[in-house]
Amino acid sequence: CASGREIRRGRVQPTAACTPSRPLELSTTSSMEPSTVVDGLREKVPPECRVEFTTEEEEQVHAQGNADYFMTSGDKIRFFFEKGVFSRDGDFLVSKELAINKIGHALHALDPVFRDVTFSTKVKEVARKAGLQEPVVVQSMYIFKQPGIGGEVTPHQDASFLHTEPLGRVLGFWVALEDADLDNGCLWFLPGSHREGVSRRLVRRPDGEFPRTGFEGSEPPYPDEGFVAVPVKQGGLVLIHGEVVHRSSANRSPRSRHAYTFHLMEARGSQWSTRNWLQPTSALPFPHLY
Ligand code: AKG
Repeated sequence: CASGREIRRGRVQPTAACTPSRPLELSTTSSMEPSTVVDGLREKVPPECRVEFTTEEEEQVHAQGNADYFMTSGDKIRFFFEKGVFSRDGDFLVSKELAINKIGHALHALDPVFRDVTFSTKVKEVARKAGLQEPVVVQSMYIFKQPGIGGEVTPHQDASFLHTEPLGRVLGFWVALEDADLDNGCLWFLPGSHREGVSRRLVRRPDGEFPRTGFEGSEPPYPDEGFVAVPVKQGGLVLIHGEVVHRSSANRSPRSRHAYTFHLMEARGSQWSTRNWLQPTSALPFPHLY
């Protein structure tokens, strides 16, 4: 998929201004001193934008699920930052371009660069070859995996978050916008795990209940040695089955590992779970790929 470079040249500009676009942070152990503020970066981050994205289950429920900012990001472009990049006063401790973890979750609908790529002839051809008859795009994300601080993504199945009845109807497209390798946190997969069902689900809690989401079930311990690394070159496309267990390591290298990813659901004969955190809205019903 040659679209990687086009996106890299695109116009995604992380900003601390909390405009209609606002995203998320990834958990990472940060070595940054909380009192250190990078010169010239005294710009305040609006509190609602300090949502942390984490893959630690407990934190995920409280920090992420609790935040309306995350819960209402499905039809918007929002920014989410790495853990540990803000001082207690809300200043950036690193430059904001390096502090951002990801942008989501409606790039495919709201940003012309990402819309063109997502709805490109190449993507449609791949979806057709994968046998999808009525694919709809449910979400999209730009993942930065920043040099030195890019957080780990712990083993998970996408269907834990994007659940359908029946299962087996979600397909992830993951486009390497830069080389992804063992040093900068490429994807790892557990072969055969897509046949084992879904071990846990993140579900919405009824209105008025907090935290706003909770996990049902739990992720079993997966043997490290079972995972197979999938390094890809810039522009490469990885297709991710909705139930395959996958992960990526923290990026401790000096190189970033940017990726653009979006998820399709085969809408024919499937039901999107109303308990998923992500719901189609009147502003953005899930758009048909073709
Ligand atoms: C996902 O999109 O489900 C991932 O696991 C992406 C992880 C990564 O890009 O490191």
